[in-house]
Amino acid sequence: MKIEAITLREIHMPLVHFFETSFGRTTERRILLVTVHTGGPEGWGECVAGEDPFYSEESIDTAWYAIERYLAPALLDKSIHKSSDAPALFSRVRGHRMAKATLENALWDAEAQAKRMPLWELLGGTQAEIACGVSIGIQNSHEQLLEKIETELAAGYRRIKVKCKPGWDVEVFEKIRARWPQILLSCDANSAYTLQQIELLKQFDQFQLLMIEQPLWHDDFYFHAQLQKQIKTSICLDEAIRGQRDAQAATELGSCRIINIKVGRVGGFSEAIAVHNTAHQAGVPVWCGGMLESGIGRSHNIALSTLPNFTLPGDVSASKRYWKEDVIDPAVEVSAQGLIKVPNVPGRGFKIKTDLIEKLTTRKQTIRAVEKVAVGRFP
Ligand code: OSB
Ligand code: MG
Repeated sequence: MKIEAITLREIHMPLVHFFETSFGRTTERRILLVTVHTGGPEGWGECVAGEDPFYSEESIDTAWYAIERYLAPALLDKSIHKSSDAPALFSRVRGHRMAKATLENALWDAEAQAKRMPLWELLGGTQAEIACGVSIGIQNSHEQLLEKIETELAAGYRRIKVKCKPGWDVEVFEKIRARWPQILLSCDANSAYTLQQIELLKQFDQFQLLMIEQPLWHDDFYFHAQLQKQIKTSICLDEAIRGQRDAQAATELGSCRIINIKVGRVGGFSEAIAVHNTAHQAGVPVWCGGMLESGIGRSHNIALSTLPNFTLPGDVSASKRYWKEDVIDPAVEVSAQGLIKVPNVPGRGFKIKTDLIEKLTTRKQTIRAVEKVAVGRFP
């Protein structure tokens, strides 16, 4: 594949309902999309960086900068045999994993189309349908949360995950368990606790949670291992797992018993597959996390979730939970059994609604190989 040009664009999409975590509330997404023009099929990628550097160091603006200045120039005019060759071209740039993933995933998207193969098959997937859970943010009241859980259970979702933080935890779990003693339930703290709150965290054990996601610092393995020794509930790491070596460190140290894989957080499909394989060898199940993606990122998450060690329901849910109108056709739908059927057609399996994307676009820039020379001359 010859990379002829790369288009960056920012689209704005209001969420159907606000989404609140321990680090803040989001009402509208600013999403960076890239299109890789290969001469053959166009590949699309979505950057999962947030509006602010609160989940990780990256934001949409740092990703735009990294792609425009370094990552797109590293790809332009190159002929790539396999998308998995991309990480080596990016290796001089440290970090900026979400920015790197945006481009690498767009290449996989194009490669699958060029090979007339479903993306999930190209990634090595084996599952024809994937199990879906939902992530429910912190609400204005307990009643509002219980109503949301009721709606999602009625829709068929197989696992409920609630966001938590000090003051929105034990009492909330008590109310949920009083009404639904048996459901598969987990919680996600997004690093809201410290080891000083060990007594509070021990109280979580009475609620038969499937897991507690990232209770402590976003970059920590050591203290999570200390915590895991003292609580029965399985720890799942999200933020802390930035790649294959982290997955190895965390499983060897006993920092977690489950891993959440987000393809953007680890730097792209190649690294996501490596994390998956390492966890598989260690006997640690994985599931696919979400980052309030539009349909493009969502379709990539579906493809990734077909790999064999994705054995727990992921945060990959229907488009309509987030968007009035998604940017892909058809929108992602979840069956009454809480499953997404993986599309058995070449590429990502969902068409891009280019007219809608144009309408939502607030800025756009196409970078070609000639400009790459200019950037080189005037750094
Ligand atoms: O920690 O999983 C997280 C959304 C934004 C940032 C971090 C997280 C989340 C979610 C949403 O939980 C999952 C989804 O997209 O449904
Ligand atoms: Mg999380």
